[in-house]
Amino acid sequence: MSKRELQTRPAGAPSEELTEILERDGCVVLKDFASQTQVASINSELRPFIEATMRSSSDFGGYKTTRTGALMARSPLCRELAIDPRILSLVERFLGPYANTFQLHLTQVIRVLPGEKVQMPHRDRWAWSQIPTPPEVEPTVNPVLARLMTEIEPQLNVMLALTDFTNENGATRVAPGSSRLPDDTTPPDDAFVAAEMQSGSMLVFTGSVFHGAGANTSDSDRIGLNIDYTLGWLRQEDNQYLSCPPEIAKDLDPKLQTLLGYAVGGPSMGYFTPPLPAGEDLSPPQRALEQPMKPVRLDADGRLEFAE
Ligand SMILES: O=C(O)CCC(=O)C(=O)O
Repeated sequence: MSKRELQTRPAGAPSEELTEILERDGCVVLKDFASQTQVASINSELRPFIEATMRSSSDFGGYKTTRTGALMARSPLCRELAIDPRILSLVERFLGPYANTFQLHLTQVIRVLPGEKVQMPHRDRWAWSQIPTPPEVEPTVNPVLARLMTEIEPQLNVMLALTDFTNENGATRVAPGSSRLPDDTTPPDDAFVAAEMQSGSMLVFTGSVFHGAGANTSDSDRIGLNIDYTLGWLRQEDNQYLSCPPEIAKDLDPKLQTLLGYAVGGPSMGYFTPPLPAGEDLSPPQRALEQPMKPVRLDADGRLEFAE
């Protein structure tokens, strides 16, 4: 494949134009998406959680990288970002051909520490169909799923730079134009571009484009705020019902509640039956947010105790 440039546009560029770039390149940088004041506030709100996060410990996740999740439960400023109209209009336009509803897939601060090695190039859509290497990993690639994933765009991601992103400190490396390569063809090294950008700018990239975190050869951290969106009918990578349970979600903006999955996601997707009191009919998920659910207990035989 021939090398393409990574395009940069103003943060307020029309979603039609950005969608065209995403369909062609799979990635685009939005300049100055957040102000320096906003970046400083987000950094100080998240710092205690980031500092307390253990390092990843896998070849894929790195050994000098921290990934701090549950941002919708933990951070009011990240909640605002997740429902920013500039992002949501892009999500709806880009993912719109493949679903009627959309949801959060993952929310995570990724901090690449000095000394971290370059991450394996990958597509995020492999989260559903399995990463094909190393070959001994189980479960193996499901060919039907892998093919289905090439026929849709299941995911759109944003990465807000909370520090400057440079080639030296591990800026995300993306291969513009790699979205339609076969899964078993990794783009050559020179097809990748470091998404260098100042803090406050944002890399937008799809679930199909090859990318990965860069190596950090500098002596300071690279910090990015990653929020991913997916189709309403697919399973979320980060289980939002556990990362942001009803007792927290009940106080959030209704738009965010919907994105977390606390809404019916299709004609009959996502309803629930409250276990107690008995007699409740199939309920929309919002019902779990309106009034606290009764605590449930199991008897000695493991059956739900029928409360009066
Ligand atoms: O942190 C980055 O720049 C990208 C990380 C990434 O692609 C991943 O962990 O899946």
